Amino acid sequence: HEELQPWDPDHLRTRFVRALSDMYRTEVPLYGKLVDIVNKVDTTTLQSRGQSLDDLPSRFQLERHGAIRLGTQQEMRMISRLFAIMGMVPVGYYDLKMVGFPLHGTAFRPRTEESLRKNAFRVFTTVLRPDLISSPEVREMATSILSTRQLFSPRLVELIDQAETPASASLTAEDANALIAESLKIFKWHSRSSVPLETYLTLKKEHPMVADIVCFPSAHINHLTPRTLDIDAVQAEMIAQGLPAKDCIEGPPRRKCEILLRQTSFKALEERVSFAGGADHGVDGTHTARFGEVEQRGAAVTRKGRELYDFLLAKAVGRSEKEDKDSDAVLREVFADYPDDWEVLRKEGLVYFRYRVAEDKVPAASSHSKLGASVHMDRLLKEGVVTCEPITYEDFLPFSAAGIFTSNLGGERDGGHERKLQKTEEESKRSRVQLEELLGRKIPSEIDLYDELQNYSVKECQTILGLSEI
Ligand code: OOG
Ligand code: NI
Repeated sequence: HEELQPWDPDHLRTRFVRALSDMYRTEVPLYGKLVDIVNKVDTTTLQSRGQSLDDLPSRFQLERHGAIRLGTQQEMRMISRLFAIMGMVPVGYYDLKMVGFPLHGTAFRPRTEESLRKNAFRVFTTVLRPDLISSPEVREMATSILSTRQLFSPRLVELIDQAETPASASLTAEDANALIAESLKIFKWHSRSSVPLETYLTLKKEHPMVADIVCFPSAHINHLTPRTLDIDAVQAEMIAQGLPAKDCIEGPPRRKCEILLRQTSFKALEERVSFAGGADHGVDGTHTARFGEVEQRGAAVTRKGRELYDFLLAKAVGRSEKEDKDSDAVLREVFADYPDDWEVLRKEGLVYFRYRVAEDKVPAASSHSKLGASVHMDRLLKEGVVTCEPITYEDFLPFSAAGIFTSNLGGERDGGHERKLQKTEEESKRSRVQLEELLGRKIPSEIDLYDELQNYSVKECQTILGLSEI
């Protein structure tokens, strides 16, 4: 039993996500219903495997991600400091300009195997890019409104400073409580807009995302996402219970060997908002932004695996546009070209694997060790000296994100797979550097991290087995 320090980053993250989840269930009761559906589906799935929810590690039941949209560079810098205290650092660059949104961002998430195992919660965090707002008047309006917003309470800023000072690195239990409570204020929903209805409508006309970011005093969390064992069953159950489910699951089709990420959501609610107006705050309107999502995670793919995924997805999108055919059927057909057998995926270098020396083979490690020899991995696996399992994908898919975004902003397009990527690779490189400069650190590519983990696990096997090479 390990002693938990109040400042322990993994522990703070777990406390934070619990508090956030409770708050969001109160704010969006339909989200509570989705969580109930997920529990029901997972219980049934486990029963069919002769297991129960109690057999899963307790952290399985924790939400896996949430998302916020920030308004300014300063807010982005501050949130990265706060998330670092909770053991979440930026991984992966997401240029949402590619899918038509004036935003870019990263996922703040735990990086090490150990932290991910304790609690894999992450926050997909984007920030507005005023340079992508086409109208100069609207740009000026947005930046001037945001310039006076105070997302971080003075107490929270104090606590962040304190947590970062090495000499006083340990927050007391009381400080930790205050840190969680003050942090929640950033994510809380406010039904009172900070601007008049007219301003809201002007910003919304530019882009619904701009209005969502600019018109409120907080950066309300726009969704939370539990992980499920069977996303198709959750989708069916949402529909059966009359939840306003989006009409298709994003990501790869259902497969034997799950890869990357599949997600679906119920559509955002239309919520009453009172806008600033004249003497009193009495002008009523509505805003649509907050929803509930669910995800099913599969294996991390290599660059080659990702290229094949992107290629087949683009092909499926093209075909379902041309043929008037159910897009899920097209997707399944097209993805028949993506190998669906772990051994094939491994040998063709499409999926990342975590290798381990089999427990009963440590350290005697059979005949090979004496030799200091070079042995091929295939042979070690075949002889049962080494085992391997696919590494779970912990990141996001911008194209899927766009599908979720669009269906939750009262967007017209909810055909799911019909979005087109605009070719902006050069630009993306530049804006990535801008975000890195803003955060004061490099943003590692998620694929490099999986690659490192796989290589590290091979090296570890090599050392344990005393081989010169695997
Ligand atoms: C973020 C959407 C990205 C996902 O699951 O892909 C995301 C947003 O709506 O701000 O959470
Ligand atoms: Ni999401």
